[in-house]
Amino acid sequence: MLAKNGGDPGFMYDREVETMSRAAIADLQAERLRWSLNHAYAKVGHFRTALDKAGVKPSDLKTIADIRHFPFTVKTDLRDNYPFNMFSMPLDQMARVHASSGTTGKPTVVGYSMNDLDLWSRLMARSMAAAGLRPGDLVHNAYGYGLFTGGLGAHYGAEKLGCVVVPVSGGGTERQVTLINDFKPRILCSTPSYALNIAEVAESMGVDIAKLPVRRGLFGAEPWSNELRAELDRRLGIKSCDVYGLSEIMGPGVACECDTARNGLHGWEDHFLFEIIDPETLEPLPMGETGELVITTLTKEAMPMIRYRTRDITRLTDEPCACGRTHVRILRVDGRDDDMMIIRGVNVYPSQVESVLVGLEGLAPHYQIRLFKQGPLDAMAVDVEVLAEVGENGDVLKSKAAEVRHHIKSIIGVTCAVIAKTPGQIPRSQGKAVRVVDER
Ligand code: DLL
Repeated sequence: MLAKNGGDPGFMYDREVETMSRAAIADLQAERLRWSLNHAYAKVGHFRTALDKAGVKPSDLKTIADIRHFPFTVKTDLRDNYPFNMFSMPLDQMARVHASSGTTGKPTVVGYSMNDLDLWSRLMARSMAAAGLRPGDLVHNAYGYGLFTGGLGAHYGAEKLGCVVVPVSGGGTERQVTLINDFKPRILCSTPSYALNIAEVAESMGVDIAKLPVRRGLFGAEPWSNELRAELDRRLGIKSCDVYGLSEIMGPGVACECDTARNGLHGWEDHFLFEIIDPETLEPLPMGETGELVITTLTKEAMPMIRYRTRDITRLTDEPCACGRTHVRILRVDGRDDDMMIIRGVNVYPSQVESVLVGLEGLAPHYQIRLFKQGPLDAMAVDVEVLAEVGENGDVLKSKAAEVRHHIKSIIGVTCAVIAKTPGQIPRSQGKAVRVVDER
């Protein structure tokens, strides 16, 4: 049995690769990128057409920087090729498909060969080890199982690392708490908003998770603030790490924080090429600048992806990390450009509102943002929830709301309506939280 501290703090799943020199990573990427472009061009009709239309051939790539001449791939390309036309191989030679529910119309379908599934498990195992999971750890996996990549992605990654998995999936929160209390897992995997739900239900059941052996949380699939991280760490008695990924590229495990620095997610550059572009001009931006993350797969077989526009706004750093890993770090994702709200000329992400709210005295860390029209302009209202100790007196609620409005105005710079609600009135998350309700 490993100690509660998880044994060797410097353990890496793929030490040699994770600590390669930046020059060696670049060489490996150049070689693999050539393979991937050739593979996509030869095997996927969509890429052949797109490259031909852009007047480029895989052989035009002389250095990695030449990737800027290749066309982007966007979500509608996947929809237009629904369901299986983005695949490079006949379906009967593949191993699995996943899909993400589209907000409008058809879902986006993604596919994996047996080798792709093995790669995914290895990268997820590598991510988990970076976050401090160790072989032998009991993992309570509350990511949803099914078409969503979270459940199965974390499941096979944890098994690959040598952990023992409890495949709970999402929902049935009281039962989750009972299992956590009885099984005493060392690791909790879920979305951050669902982890908060679990913490709250546990408290209402009189279960103090912070006193149990749970020591790490591996949270991702949605933006979350450092303030929410501090709240989860405190209430669950854990050290939580952020994990990033998207189904179009693989699923969870494209990048993950190390528990040494918890400052940016190491993106696994031996299998993915990361770029940041200006979402307006579509030109690549230099290291360190904020823009849209674009990812090209370097080794994926069944569904290679060239310059996929993630819509996630972030920045990269290649500065050395305290953990010794050399792979580029993706700074925590503030949000997607389609989540960005423009309120009277001020750009606001839901996660910024979260930063202001979480930890305010008398407030629970639950919130929902409503967007509506005020004349021709977009306006925002924020529903917040008070703690039980604040009570239900109308005047008290109003003054709490005024206080929150003032904080939002002074920190983010937007004027908005705030409504303070009594405990339990804001819907709780079962997976990815619905932060914004669009009433426009
Ligand atoms: O959410 C995969 C995943 C599962 C990641 C479990 C981590 C843990 P999709 O459903 O395709 O895949 O959604 C991908 O979710 O483009 C981001 O906008 C958002 N996202 C994922 N991870 C993070 C994160 C999974 N750590 C989309 N921080 C991505 C912020 C995230 N946003």
